[in-house]
Amino acid sequence: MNLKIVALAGGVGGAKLAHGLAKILSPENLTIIVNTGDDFEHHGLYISPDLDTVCYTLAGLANPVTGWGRVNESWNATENIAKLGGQTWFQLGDRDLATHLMRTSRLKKGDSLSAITHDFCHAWGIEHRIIPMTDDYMPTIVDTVEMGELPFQEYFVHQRCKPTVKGFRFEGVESVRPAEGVEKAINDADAVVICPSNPWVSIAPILAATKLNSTREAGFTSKKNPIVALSPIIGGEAVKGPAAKMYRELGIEPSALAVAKGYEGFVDGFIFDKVDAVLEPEIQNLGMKTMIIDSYMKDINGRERVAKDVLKFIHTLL
Ligand code: FO1
Repeated sequence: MNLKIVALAGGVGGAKLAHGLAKILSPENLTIIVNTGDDFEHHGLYISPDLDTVCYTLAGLANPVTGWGRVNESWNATENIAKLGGQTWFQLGDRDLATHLMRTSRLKKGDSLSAITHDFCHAWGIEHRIIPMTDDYMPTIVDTVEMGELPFQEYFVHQRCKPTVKGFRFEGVESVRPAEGVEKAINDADAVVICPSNPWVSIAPILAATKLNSTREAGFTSKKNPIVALSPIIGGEAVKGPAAKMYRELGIEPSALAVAKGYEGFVDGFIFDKVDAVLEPEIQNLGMKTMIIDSYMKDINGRERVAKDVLKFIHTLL
């Protein structure tokens, strides 16, 4: 059976699994809904880092070292911005700049982020559907002990995730609506896959913006379309990024179990790494079916391997 899947993805970790799924599933069977809580304005340009990371990854254009930005990038603009006394803590490569320039000018003309993303995907040869979680602006704000509230990129890149996290807020969450096509994709899907992205600042904004969490509780999405999540925490640490540090600072021991607890009552199946196999009984006690795999996606083969495991697991839940 050809499964119809919706994947919820943040940046680098989410992009890797989305890429693996895209290698296996046909374009009509995969929709990727992407976090835009990291979006911000820099040098007057609208930057959507996770959307670009997912698109560049699927198009084969991503920088393989950083995971974000473009491969074979040059930095003439950044060097000249520095020469003119401008801020360069957030680096925009020359090729990447074209994306931000075009997106910003189209947004100013009144085009929606989802329509622009659709056109960019077409230009980059991406056939699978990639949709921002919302066309509205819902920036993630990180509340910190040392510096108070910080916009996400100020915390993440400028302060290098050093401030101690107290909490998170999604500005304007009360009034945002899911982007065009999001609800239909979720309702038409055989299953929703929560990629191994940061639960606090990648997945939580998507659930909040799409109202997937509450519609599920209200019974609008059929129980027949299971929700499956993958742990971004392996052996108590995040593969990349500050997720484990965030858990610690919020008073929670980072583990696959902690991730599963955050999804309790919402997720039907949970996939986690073999190094955490000992946690299986406790995760099952949360009412989730489990699958233990080698979840580390070192290269494209790893991405495809994990994607195949995810689909195999979903078949057992249908
Ligand atoms: N991350 C960095 O650590 N430093 C940067 O200068 C930087 C620039 C950048 C430019 C475009 C883009 O799409 C992403 C960029 N990122 C950079 C990554 C980004 O800040 C984060 O990885 C995500 O927001 C978290 O998923």
